[in-house]
Amino acid sequence: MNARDATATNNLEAFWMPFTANRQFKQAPRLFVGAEGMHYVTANGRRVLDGTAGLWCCNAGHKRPKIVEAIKRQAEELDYAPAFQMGHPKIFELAARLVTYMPTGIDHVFFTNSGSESVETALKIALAYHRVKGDGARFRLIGRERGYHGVNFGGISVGGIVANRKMFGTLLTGVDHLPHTHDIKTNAFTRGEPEHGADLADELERICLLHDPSTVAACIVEPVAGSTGVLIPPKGYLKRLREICDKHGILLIFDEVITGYGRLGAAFATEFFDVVPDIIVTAKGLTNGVVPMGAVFVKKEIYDAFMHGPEGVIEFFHGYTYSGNPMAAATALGTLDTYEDEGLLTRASELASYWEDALHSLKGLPHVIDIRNLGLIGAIELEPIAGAPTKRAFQAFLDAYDSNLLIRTTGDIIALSPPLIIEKSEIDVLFDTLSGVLKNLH
Ligand code: PXG
Repeated sequence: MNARDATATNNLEAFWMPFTANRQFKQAPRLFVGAEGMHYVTANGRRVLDGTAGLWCCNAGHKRPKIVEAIKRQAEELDYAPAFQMGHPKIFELAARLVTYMPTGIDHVFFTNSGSESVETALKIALAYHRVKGDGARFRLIGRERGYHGVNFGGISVGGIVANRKMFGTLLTGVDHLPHTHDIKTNAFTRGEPEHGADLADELERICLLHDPSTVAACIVEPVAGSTGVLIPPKGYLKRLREICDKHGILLIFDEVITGYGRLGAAFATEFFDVVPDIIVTAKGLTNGVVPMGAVFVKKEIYDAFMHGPEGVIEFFHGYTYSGNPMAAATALGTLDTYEDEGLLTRASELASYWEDALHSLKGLPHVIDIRNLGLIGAIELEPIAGAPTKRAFQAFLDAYDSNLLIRTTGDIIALSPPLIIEKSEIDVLFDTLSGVLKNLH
């Protein structure tokens, strides 16, 4: 056996791992057994620099005292309260606090347990909203090629990642897709937002005219596409989407699962890009990834549209056993305390130019065909090995791991999104290590 990390158990077989090459992993497992600040600790006792904030979620880093304390206290005080027809104080406190980060007019929040559930919730709110307003003919949902909106049926239907869709039958009907915005020929090695491509938003107009705008309920996009390999929106693109949605009475949904909670240097992408959608989907950084939780924010008129009919009747038939779970609520409050005390929701804006320079210093290394960045996000696109796509980037992932650096790869793209507590000296270590890996890559 090609053992990478010692394991505490000899039986790795029973666990069917998500989004993982199971057989390959189980031959040479990579196991984390601890984490603190910017580092993970492997089963062999190595300290690995976290270049990805877990999976884009541990924005405040690991083992943060306020979060640990909040969880301990909550477990002693109230472990669980029914989510339907009952409440508990912390979830109301959390909701009231969260909406203060939102643009004016977005002032209600529905809780879920993940990004995927937040996406489903947002799509259902959009469809039901038009219906309660008497406009139930609006049933179409528009997503985008290469979009990632989680793995449930609504999310993969509006999503545009082929491997995540092709196995699963007909998906939702009444869905169409915008083209993606990736254009290496024109925009390669752009720092920040690309100059070219805002006109790709006009495709929404074309799609609307094809189906007739009166049948379109919502358009959902990631402000910055993350999972597909970091696609930064061209300058003016998101504003143009907003204009077209306004023109046709279509709800605009921002999936901020990755961009939310400080990743770009503002609390949310809506503030960063100065474009206000109707619904904002979040998860991940809401609880620093520590306890699962998602949150969907909606405009006042959306919430108000449901608040009709007899007062004793449930207004929206949707929710989860763990919507607003006390443990998750306490974790989120501890997370917000940490973000606020340490100025983390804007810290990426202070580091962005240092980060950008360090990242773009990799230009010219072997196989590197594009580099892109925004806030504390970075991506390095590699030329695929002919006939073996993904292999080169995955080798970089393994080599980086052996060099004590955690990166994330998707296709032949390396994605970077460190915790927002990263220091400049750690940015140097990250890119020195990665540069060494790339220089030796075949
Ligand atoms: N929307 C977006 C934009 C996401 O990035 C989800 C929804 C789904 O969230 P859940 O919590 O259901 O996983 C995501 C998740 C990666 C990576 O490496 C990205 C995600 C998850 C795992 C890995 O790019 N994004």
